[in-house]
Amino acid sequence: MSDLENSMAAIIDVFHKYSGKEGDKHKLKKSELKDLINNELASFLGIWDPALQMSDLENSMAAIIDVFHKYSGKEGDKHKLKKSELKDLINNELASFLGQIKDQATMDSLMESLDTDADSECDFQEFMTFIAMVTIGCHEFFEHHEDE
Ligand SMILES: [Ca+2]
Repeated sequence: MSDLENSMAAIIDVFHKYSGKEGDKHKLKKSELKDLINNELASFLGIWDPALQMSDLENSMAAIIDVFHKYSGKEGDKHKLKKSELKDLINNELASFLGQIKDQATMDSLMESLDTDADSECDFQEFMTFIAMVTIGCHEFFEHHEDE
């Protein structure tokens, strides 16, 4: 798995580490969410303690941001992924989760569905919607397999 895929899997793991503590194992109750935020998002949410290392969750989020910029910075607008950059990102960094995208029609329709502001590029917000969709898909896949 790529760094990006490991990061997405780490986010799923953190969710389950806390959701599995009490009650419904697939949902975070308020006390679980509070523990997750205080333990795993302290650096990002400003409960900053210089002695504190970034958590796995924070490292994963930072890794996703890094991957976006690694590809968006290649050509044209440095803050947006054009179609060829998005294609390279998927084929290099999401091949285990999504497989390789080879044909142009698939790429065209994917970009069309992600490009909510219709500027023919994928900005960070549009990219995160995509990452969330793929992560949710993987989560459902793994959960389904655990139940078997
Ligand atoms: Ca766009």
